[in-house]
Amino acid sequence: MSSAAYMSGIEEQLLRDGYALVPDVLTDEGCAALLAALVQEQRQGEAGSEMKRRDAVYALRNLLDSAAVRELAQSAAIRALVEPILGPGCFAVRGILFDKTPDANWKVIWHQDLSIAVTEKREHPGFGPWSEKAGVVHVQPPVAVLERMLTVRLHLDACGANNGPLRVLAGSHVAGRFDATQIQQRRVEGTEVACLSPRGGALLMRPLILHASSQATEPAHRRVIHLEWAVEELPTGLQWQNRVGVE
Ligand SMILES: O=C(O)CCC(=O)C(=O)O
Repeated sequence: MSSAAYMSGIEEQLLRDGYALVPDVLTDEGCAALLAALVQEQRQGEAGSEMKRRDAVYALRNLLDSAAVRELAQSAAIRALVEPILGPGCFAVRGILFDKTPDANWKVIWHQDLSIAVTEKREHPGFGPWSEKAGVVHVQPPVAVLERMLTVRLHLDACGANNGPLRVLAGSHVAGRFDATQIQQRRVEGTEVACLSPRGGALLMRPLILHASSQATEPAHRRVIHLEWAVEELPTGLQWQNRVGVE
């Protein structure tokens, strides 16, 4: 199958289900090299902000501070996933590394990704509430902004059913923002899918899809580079915190 035909299948699935799995985005060597670069940058304090539980790092926020991750976001392999969906002008706007380990074996309840990272707080109709995460201003934009975004979650470790995979409710991305009651209702009615991935595979998802993850039953590293993408500027006065596109 040509890569255009393959990507049109992915696009169709994203439209219908709000997510799609792509098994072979990076090679084993590519994952190992990226991890080595991240470890090195982390030692030098250049891989974003460490989030810890007790002493265990479970996430790196502000991951686009990492030169290795910016290079990844500009690579042909990643842009080949995002460009057909968002268009050639797309850019990465936020990065987070999520990990689960025996010492930091966490879970998250069903939710949608509603916040974006911006350079500074500037009131604008439809934008709010505001918050701060790891020193960066975040805001909930109107649903229309989130509907035009895409998240790529690149798996640096294989993620099986016992490794606390992300679970999604297929098709839940098309009805805007849900309150807690609507989330419960969706869970009763919806189809839950565990997003398993080989090392080097990626999950593409719309930020508005309902998702959750459980603690790993066999905890081992589950490192995922989570990159959010947009293609449009924010309204006057507001700016994306990051804007990693092609130069
Ligand atoms: O990686 C996970 O299991 C959950 C991540 C998450 O909560 C999110 O992407 O909003």
